[in-house]
Amino acid sequence: MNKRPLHPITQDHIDDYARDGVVCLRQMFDAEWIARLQEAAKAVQADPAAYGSAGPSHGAMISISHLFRSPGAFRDFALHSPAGEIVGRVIGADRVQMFHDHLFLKPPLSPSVMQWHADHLWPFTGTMIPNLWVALSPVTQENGRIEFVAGYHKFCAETGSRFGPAGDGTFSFPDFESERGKPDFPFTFKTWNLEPGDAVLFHVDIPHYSKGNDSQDLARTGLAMRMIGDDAYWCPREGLMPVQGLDLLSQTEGEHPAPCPELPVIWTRPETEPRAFTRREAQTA
Ligand SMILES: O=C(O)CCC(=O)C(=O)O
Repeated sequence: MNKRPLHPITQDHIDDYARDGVVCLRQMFDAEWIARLQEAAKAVQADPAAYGSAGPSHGAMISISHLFRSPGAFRDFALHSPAGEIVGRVIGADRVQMFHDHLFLKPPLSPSVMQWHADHLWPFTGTMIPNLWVALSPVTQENGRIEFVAGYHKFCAETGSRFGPAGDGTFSFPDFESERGKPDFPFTFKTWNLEPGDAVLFHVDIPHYSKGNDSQDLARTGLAMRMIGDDAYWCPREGLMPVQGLDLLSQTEGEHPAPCPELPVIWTRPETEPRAFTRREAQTA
């Protein structure tokens, strides 16, 4: 099973992510990793409670998180696959830590719709809070591929917009469904069909949505891996999703989360390479 990406991370990947806040990464993991995760996903589907925590969307869709906390395929993938390196190189981090993973499996004819949202309930601020969603099945328009509002992360950064407890309480998303057809809507809707082993990487501020699975026979399965890079800081507010096992409210606002078993380092840029990231304090000094 590969430890390094099967294909190089290109300048186009880096530029697309910087511009759009979302990029498609094709076939970075070998077939052995994907087969192992597919088997593990089947086991989760058969007995979800045995493997992790049910998310609010669990029901017509299998929605189970924190799989990497237990020994097995998901933990091995988080700690030993190229996932951390892929993410670090695209987002320009020098160190990547795992936050949590989340399996989303829409069985054939699942009516489960994931409404437009961004991942603003993570307990961090900063710009390096990405989500690597790895396809474990073919993903198509019919079986519920994810759609993204590309470029929205720049709007959020420029206006300081975040909904939920990490924001100022005044921000809400527009109705993206009705914006979709408007010629003056300043953002672009993006989506990709995926094969098992393809992935999409998206920024915490990118709104995303997936419809139900209309296929009679093809499940839609993806493993979302939430990570943090160097530019991520504690946001200890009531109502944000805690890091399981840590007391969120006792963390120091604005401090970068120290590596620990709950937030393990999964990739560090080799010493032989120039640093990609300069910490904020250093920039303002
Ligand atoms: O798998 C899906 O359809 C939704 C995934 C999602 O919302 C997420 O990874 O944050």
